[in-house]
Amino acid sequence: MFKKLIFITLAYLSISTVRAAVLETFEDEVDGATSFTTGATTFNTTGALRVTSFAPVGNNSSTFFLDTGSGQSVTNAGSIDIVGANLSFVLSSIYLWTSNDGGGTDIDANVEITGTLFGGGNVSDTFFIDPTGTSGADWFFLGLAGTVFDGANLTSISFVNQAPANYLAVDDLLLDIQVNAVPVPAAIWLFGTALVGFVGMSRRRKVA
Ligand SMILES: [Ca+2]
Ligand SMILES: [Ca+2]
Ligand SMILES: [Ca+2]
Repeated sequence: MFKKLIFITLAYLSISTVRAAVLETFEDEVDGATSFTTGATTFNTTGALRVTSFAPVGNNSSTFFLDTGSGQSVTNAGSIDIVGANLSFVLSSIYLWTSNDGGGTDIDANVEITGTLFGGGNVSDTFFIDPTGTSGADWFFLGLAGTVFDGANLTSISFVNQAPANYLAVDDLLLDIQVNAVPVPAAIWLFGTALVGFVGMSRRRKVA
């Protein structure tokens, strides 16, 4: 009985971290939605960011992307938040497009990006975004290797437009979904409680 219990506890701890690299293109999403799914994982958007359907100006001339709204003037673009208490994500790269006339034409601008870390704290940096035109082939690729976001285990990522940008569009997130382990103290507590229960049961059996 004890051997079985120990095996179950160890197996539970060892399978609790899973990673899967995925590319979120938004092509399977709903125009105007403030949430989207990546495989079985749901993300919510906050602030002005929401799913937009506007072919063919998404990255790689795609139809769907996130943006802050055509014709609007937005400083705080908003955030992308993973849904699930034990879930987080590592972002490898992202495509961005910036404008200073509410999305009419492209403009080079700084965007401040802040990530909230799983377990607390955050990482933040400002990146110069340089779209090359208004077609779907002109998005700016932002690789995050070597930046403060490299390997950062995030629950949320937020974007703030720096003047003169007042519009932001987001497409093609390359990310690893992370299923985090149950905190070890909690697992030990559960194991200890179960152990006490089994000891009690076996004692009662011996008495009977
Ligand atoms: Ca897309
Ligand atoms: Ca999706
Ligand atoms: Ca440019």
